[in-house]
Amino acid sequence: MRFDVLTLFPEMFQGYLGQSLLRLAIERGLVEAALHNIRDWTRDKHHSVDDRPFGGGPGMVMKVEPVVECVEDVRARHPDPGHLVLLTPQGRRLDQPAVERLAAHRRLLLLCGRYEGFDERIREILEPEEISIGDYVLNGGEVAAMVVIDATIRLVPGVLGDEDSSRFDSFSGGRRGLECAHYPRPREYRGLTVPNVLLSGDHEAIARWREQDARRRTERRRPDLPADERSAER
Ligand code: 6GU
Repeated sequence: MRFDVLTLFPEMFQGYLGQSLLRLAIERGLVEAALHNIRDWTRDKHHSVDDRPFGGGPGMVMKVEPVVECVEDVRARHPDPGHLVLLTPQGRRLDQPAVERLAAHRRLLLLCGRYEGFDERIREILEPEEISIGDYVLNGGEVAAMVVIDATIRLVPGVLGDEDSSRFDSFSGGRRGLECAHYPRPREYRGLTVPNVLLSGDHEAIARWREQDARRRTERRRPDLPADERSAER
């Protein structure tokens, strides 16, 4: 899977891309990530990427020309035109089904904005899929783009050490509920013990306990999830 990140702050991604899981995936050729500085597509002498909106009002917005030309050039560098995602609080909220849809693309172009928003013609010309990561406002789309990359690469075959681990994540593979509790060693810590059933060796009883615990946790912590989606389908 290939990611092209279009941003005014490519340096923000350096630390994240060097992170172990992702770096390994890149080294093994499973994931490719390229950073593009939108400012490199400016043609005026001040290299301006933002401007005041007509009609007045506070704040600046991203200019149309550098953004559109950056997307078009980056697109054309690769045979697969890819799927263009605009990171914006005005987008559809990201959830696991949306992550699964994004992960089905072989190439994603992630367009990160700064300032108060985008020249509306960017949307009209490029028709991106608009994604938000939640109902709060960030200073830019970069952190949201990292969230998209982080969630999608978990679904790229071979990226996780254990082939099974992403299937059992909360919300994945049709599951909408939370995962059950986990207890590794020690058996007792500060008087807190591991539930006996997990030490019993009775695999059916363990599976039943985990299913029940997952359902209980989801009911308590996420009463907003529809009741028929709270059961853990495994
Ligand atoms: Cl994708 N961008 C910005 N600037 N703020 C956000 C967001 C994205 N998602 C939630 N808040």
